[in-house]
Amino acid sequence: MCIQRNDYILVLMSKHMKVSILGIDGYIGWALALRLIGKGHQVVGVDSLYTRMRVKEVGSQSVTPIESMENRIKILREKTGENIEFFQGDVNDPEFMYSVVEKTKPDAFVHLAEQRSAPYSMIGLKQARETLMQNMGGTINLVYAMKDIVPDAHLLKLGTMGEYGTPNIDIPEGFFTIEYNGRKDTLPFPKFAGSWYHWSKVHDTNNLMFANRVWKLRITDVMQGVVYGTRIPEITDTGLFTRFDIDEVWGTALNRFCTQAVLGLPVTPYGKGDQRRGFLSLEDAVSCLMIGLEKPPEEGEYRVYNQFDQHYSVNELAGIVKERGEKVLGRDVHIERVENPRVEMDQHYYNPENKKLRNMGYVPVGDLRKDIDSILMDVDRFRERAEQVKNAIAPRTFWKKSVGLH
Ligand code: USQ
Repeated sequence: MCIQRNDYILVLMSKHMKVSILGIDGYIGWALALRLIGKGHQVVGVDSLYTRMRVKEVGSQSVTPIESMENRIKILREKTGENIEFFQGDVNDPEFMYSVVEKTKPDAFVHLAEQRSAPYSMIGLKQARETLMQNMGGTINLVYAMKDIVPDAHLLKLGTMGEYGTPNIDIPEGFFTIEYNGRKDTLPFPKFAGSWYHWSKVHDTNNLMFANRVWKLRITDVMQGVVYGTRIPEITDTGLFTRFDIDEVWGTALNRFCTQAVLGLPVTPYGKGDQRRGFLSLEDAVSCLMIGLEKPPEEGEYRVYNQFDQHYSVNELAGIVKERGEKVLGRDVHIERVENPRVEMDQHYYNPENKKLRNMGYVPVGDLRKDIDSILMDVDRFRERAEQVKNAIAPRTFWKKSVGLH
């Protein structure tokens, strides 16, 4: 049956969607699955369990205890009566991707199944190649499978604010209008990423724009900032926790800072600490993705939005973690600026726009100080698990020392 644009929107608004989450076992994937199920949508999950394996390899683990995928789904079924159809496999395998899309034919895909760590991609040639091939491979498989099997479905793809880098001018949402030699055009904003991981997302973006141009696929490319937090309201049971990484490879800034405070380690802004990034809570990340799904693009539309709540410098965040940590934990928290293992500007202009999601109805609920208190309390609760991987926290992946063939 061929459905027209307006019918398609009506179908999405009136019925519940079938959403395929590629990367359902991850930090955001699992939280999004809980939200979608809670709202009555049907969820299909795909994951190779790659992040679990790679985190283990660097001698780390999620500080929040996470169940096996099988148990997660079982617990969810017991609590809600709803099931998730789960396919374990690699989206970079075209046969696997086609067979899952053929079997499930979803209304929408949320593609989170990518290697998501900048430091991992900078360890050496092996990891750089893995990141580039894996991420671009999965995305190209997906757009082909969509075109051949479900050309009217919506792809919501997770990109990153890091695609833009830190230019000395304002950052628009994907495109800008520019005049050059007396002529004007609206063009993709130039990208200037800071790791092989971030570049892999830029390459994906280019490939998605092209897939949209030739096959008219409906695509949302989300430029997301750094996510923090352990909680969304749907996490009502220890068995439903999403992962929470804190090591130097897989952990992100604010989550690491909170863990350092709990463990009595110095909080570590890298370099001068004046580098700014857009941040958002896990709750806001999930609610933005829900808005993107429930308000899909026009037929044949490729749209981009910048997904973050506020931007902060890492020094500002370290200061707030110190203040909250001392209050919540009742002891001193020290800040120690350490040598920056990355090659990045640690003092720069930063003014990215983030109006589109707000115009679509996003009202941030993240309250930074309250969210930090809640992270501190959760990490303190699972302190023993954090202690077990204490040695994996200090930075040891240096961009300049990325290992070659030998
Ligand atoms: N940083 C510190 N101290 C630390 C850890 C990080 O100062 O202990 C600094 C880094 O130098 C960097 C900033 O904090 O300037 C952000 O680093 P991060 O590790 O929190 O985040 P990043 O590597 O940029 O990547 C993370 C996610 C990635 C996502 C990205 C969004 O791992 O999947 O795409 O955030 S964004 O940063 O907006 O590109």
